[in-house]
Amino acid sequence: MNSFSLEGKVALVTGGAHSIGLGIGIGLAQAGATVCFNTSKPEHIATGEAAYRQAGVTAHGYCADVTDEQAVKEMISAIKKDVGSVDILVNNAGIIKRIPMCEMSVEEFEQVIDVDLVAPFICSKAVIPDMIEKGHGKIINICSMMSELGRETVSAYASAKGGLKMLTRNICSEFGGANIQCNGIGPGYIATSQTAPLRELQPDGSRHPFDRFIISKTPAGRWGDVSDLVGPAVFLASDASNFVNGQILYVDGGILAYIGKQP
Ligand code: GCO
Repeated sequence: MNSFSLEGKVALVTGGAHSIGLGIGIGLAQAGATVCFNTSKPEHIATGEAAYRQAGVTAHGYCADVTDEQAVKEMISAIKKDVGSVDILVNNAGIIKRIPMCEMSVEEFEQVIDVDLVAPFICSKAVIPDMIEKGHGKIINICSMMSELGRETVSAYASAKGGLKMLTRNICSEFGGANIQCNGIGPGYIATSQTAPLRELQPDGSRHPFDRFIISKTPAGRWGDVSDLVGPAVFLASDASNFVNGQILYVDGGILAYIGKQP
């Protein structure tokens, strides 16, 4: 039996209609999973399903605000009725607000915490009972380099992603005995719409200073691509990782290990 196969498994990817969530969802489907994706925007159901079809796979879209526990419970029930209970949950949905801390309102801070930390708690809580009943489960939390490091303007995001690292370890601790593995993926700097502002060309056509900074700090000498995250996600979703629990797998081109190129 191929321990990387996801045949017969149902996967749910929150925020799975675009970007990292879409890339991971396609990868899980290509590995054999029945993939469901969540989006908070009804119009993204159709565009998301079309994107999966364009990649040669099928996925089922469900609309729910992942910060709303009742909406999440209804989504999980609908998935269970349509295709079966969730075996693999990828808590990917997330937002970022880059605002200097003393200019950030409490409401803005709480909004980031709600989406990036409370929602993974809500979604995990919704799928764990069925995982316990089935005797297995995989939860993958999309953490961040900001689970380990801070930087200016991302106080809420770093607080949420740091908390998500510890939620990952706590789910491991509380449910490892039920054969549930909960791990995180910590993307480095990946070229997505979320990081596009950090890579914008300057008016004179030169690269963004932050872009140059990240290149100098990354041994790989490049930004990551969504495709770099797919293999690690399939690994953590599969039986190949059944004795891996509570770990954050950083897919970062080596940036967290590197002091940075000498000026
Ligand atoms: C930022 C970036 C990072 C990356 C990613 C790194 O503003 O520093 O958005 O947060 O998106 O989370 O792991």
